[in-house]
Amino acid sequence: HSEHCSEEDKRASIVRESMEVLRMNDRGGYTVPAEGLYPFQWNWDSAIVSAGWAVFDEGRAWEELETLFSGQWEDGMIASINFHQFSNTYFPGPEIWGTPDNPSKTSGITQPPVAALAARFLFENAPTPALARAKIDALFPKLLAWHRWWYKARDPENKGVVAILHPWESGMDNSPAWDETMQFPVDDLPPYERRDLTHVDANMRPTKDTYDHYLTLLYRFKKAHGYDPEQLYWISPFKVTDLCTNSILFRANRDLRWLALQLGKHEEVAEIEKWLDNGFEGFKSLWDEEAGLYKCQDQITGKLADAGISAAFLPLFAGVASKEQAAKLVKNLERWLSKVKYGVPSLDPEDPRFDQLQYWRGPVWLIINWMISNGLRHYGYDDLANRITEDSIQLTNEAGLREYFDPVTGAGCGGRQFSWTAAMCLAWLD
Ligand code: 9YW
Repeated sequence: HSEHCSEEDKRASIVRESMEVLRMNDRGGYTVPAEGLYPFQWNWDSAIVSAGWAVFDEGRAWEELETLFSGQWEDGMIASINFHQFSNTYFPGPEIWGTPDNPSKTSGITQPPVAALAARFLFENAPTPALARAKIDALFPKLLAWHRWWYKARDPENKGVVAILHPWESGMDNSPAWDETMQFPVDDLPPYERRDLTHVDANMRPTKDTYDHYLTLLYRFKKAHGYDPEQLYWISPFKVTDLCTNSILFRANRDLRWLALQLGKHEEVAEIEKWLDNGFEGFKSLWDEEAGLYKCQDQITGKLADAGISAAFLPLFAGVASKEQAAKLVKNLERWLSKVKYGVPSLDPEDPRFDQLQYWRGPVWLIINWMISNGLRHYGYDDLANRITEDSIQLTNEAGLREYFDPVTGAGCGGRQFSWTAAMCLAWLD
């Protein structure tokens, strides 16, 4: 009897705790991902977090997106980080990025375009439709400008899929999918001191060699080209078709199209449909038939990455996989899940590089779980989707609202009281 009750109680207490975490990480109009470790506004974190706010504070949810877009560059880009307020607990901060004048201080690169998904979520779940309509009227042109930026700056060759130029842009910073591409020689770098290692264990974070590569890219983008996107595409030694970014962009285009229809913007609908058609074609080059998985692609060598990563399942979330491809993906996913206690690991557990604690090289991330389970439901794999949801509930129940989780033991890893984990518990698990 007590167990039966406690299931409900547990859910209620996660929801309560999640609201507390968002309030605690609220810095007035924007939410930091985690106190100390990430003291600014991160792009895709914020978009996800706005869906969490929407569950209990409609106005604050819209404000999160508005603050995010207040940093939009003139060319349409939304940077990966908005530096609204000084903090010395994170490296590299605004003094290192040194981006050209824009509405506010930001980094010089971007992150996966979740914002249109969040905008639709807020709009559809709005307690006050008139408010939502006014908010979307104002937000829509900005969302459209960002999506246009993706195609202009990151697909100038018309592949239908966009390039990322830095691992930080993928949001999956040290994924094994970049191991080969990250072999380029590093430049002479000014001495630097990482701050992440003062907050969390080194064995849960990228290595020094990886950071040297991150900074080599940053300084090349800054010094030689002042972050001019038209040049960056051609000079970056890191140019990858990332599955996470492209799946989210495809799905975001579907949601942007939906919003355009609500607003009666027919020309824009046609423009977005062209992106969807081209994207559908572009995704075909990312399918590895032998592995039965989607793979990231190095645009410089044309090679598909050897690693099977959790983003391989995100084309289900996008809705670009065929039924046959979905069946093969599901077979792989079932194999992965049979090797770990909690899904979905960020790397195939049978890959020799699999490391259950190392950031994007093994651990479970709730936001990816949400996208994968959403995609699975769409393709009719409800049981598998339920398994992922159940695993996610258990992880947060037992380990708290951590940044990510060990798929073997269920232990919480990285930052604590983490905003997007809390937002997922509010918007998805509740
Ligand atoms: C960094 C904030 C960000 C996420 C990324 C994640 C990590 C580290 O934290 O990036 O130094 O930017 O990899 O996806 O947005 O939560």
